[in-house]
Amino acid sequence: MDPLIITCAPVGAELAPDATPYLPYTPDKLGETARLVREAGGSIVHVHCRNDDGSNTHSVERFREAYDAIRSQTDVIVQFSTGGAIGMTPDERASVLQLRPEMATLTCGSVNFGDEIFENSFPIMRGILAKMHEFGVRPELEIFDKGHLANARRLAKEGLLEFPQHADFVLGVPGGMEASVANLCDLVDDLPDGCTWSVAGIGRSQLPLAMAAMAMGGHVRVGLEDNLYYSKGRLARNEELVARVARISEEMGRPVATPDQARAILGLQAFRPSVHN
Ligand code: KMH
Ligand code: ZN
Repeated sequence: MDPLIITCAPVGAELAPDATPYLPYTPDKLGETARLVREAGGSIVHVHCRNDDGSNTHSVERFREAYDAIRSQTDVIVQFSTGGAIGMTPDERASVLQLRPEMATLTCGSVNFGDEIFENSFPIMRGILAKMHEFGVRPELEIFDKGHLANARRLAKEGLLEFPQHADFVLGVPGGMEASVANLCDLVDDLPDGCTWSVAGIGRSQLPLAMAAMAMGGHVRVGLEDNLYYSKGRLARNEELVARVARISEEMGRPVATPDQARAILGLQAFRPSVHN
């Protein structure tokens, strides 16, 4: 098996600002978190940005500050969200791609998200992919439901996406596919040949699904975007969620990937200290 790639999603966009004291809102905090995540064994940081008061923003300037803050502290793969927060416009979501992050998410279909709808019509997906091509950004396919894999194959047939790709299965969102090992196996079976994958279990499913992925040869996403708790009633810090997964993986005899090992596994170029200027 390849070394384990651990992604940390430290902020997210759907949590209330006061849900936990440990959300790293500011660029400085995000940079510090990225360094701690790297020290704990993480190799990708999935970035959403907030204003100083904790409200969501997808401003290019704020993403630039966040990117610079992360880069000043560590060599992790910086992965921008193009999902943003529910209600953001497609243009707003795609605008940050001009900063040329190494990776960015591409959610492969619409999905109910609690009482709301996370909208990703084909025109929205095509628009985001066009910007990814323009700026040379590698997608990570966010798969919340099985039909999203069929949508990705359709985009490939249209010539907008080339397989193999890296997919992240986000399981347990209320409205999306349920978080179970059976569902994870089903999705992995349905992936086109040569794809790599990770799993992001929501809430208390985060750790069990991470352990399944570690055993199956997949990769793992943890972080407060998906799960606030370390254990029942005990709020987590991002870096300790990463450290726990790294520890278990090492115990299983599967070392964790450095960022450059992760780049090699994902077919990204080796570390480039500065990419957006
Ligand atoms: N905020 C969620 C509705 C992504 O980052 O690409 C979507 C999301 C996905 O977080
Ligand atoms: Zn996200």
